[in-house]
Amino acid sequence: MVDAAAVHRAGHVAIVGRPSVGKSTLLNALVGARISITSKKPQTTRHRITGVRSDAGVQFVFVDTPGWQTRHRSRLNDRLNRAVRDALSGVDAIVLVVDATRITEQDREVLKLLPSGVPVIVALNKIDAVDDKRCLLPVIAELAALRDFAAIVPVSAERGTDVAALARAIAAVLPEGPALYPDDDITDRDERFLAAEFIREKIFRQLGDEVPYGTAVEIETFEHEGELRRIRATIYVDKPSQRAILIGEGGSRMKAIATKARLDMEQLFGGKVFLDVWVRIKRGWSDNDAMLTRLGY
Ligand SMILES: Nc1nc2c(ncn2[C@@H]2O[C@H](COP(=O)(O)OP(=O)(O)OP(=O)(O)O)[C@@H](O)[C@H]2O)c(=O)[nH]1
Ligand SMILES: [Mg+2]
Repeated sequence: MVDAAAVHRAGHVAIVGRPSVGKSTLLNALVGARISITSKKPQTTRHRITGVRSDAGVQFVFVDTPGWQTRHRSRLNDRLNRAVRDALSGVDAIVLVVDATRITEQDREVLKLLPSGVPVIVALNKIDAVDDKRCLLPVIAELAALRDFAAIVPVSAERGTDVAALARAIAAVLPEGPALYPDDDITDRDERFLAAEFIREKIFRQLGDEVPYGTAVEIETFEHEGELRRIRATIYVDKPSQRAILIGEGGSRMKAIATKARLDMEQLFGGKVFLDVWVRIKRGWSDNDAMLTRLGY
């Protein structure tokens, strides 16, 4: 007889969906740490980011992805969409994140990308924003008609509501196998990458609609001096007007961005950080293939 308690499951799970549905917030909730940046603006995530969750008897290797988008064409956006497609190949399960308040044409576009033969679990997110939970029923019925899902689980990634139930639903479809990472690992990304992302997050959160999409962050140097991390970063912008907005009056906005980013780094890295940030104009970087590759897109 098989001893059910001895079975260990493990697998790769892609988290996909249209922009701003809460994929990265959900990754962080599942992993229990802030490793993927989030903001109200669509297309905050630009990279594939792995987050590892190890429970008794099961290890999940989640892959957060950029929001699938079809609106604005640039080489950067082409690369973001390619990152989504790449993340879908060879996974053991897929979590499709949708916003419980509305299913859109863009959600259906994402559904078309999903390979057949891989179990898909819907995370019906942002249920905290739905006052009358009966409103979820027609949404669930609408979704269920679109594909044969392994499960549809209403959650609130932001509040953590039913994230454990979602994890159980995912575990049920994962293959048996040993852990893929040491069980105290939470991501495959290094501190250098995370430092650049924290800076980008503050730009997305603090600035209006135009500037964030014109910016990219590169870490020039990352040095350890005992417990201190000394980091020098460059923010690239597309044009002089964006540079002026980013720096702000007397450097005030830049200072606020750098301070907030530094505090996040100190919390995640567990030590003091000295952060020096420069802003440089690099016209057309989002259509410059050599530059995009250098930036890791
Ligand atoms: N009310 C509510 N807001 C949420 C929830 N989950 C995420 N959000 C908010 O939705 C916005 C987008 O969240 P993200 O996690 O950045 O969304 P994303 O899908 O990763 O977005 P992209 O990376 O840009 O595609 C943020 O303002 C989040 O705080 C939730 O459960 N409830
Ligand atoms: Mg994201």
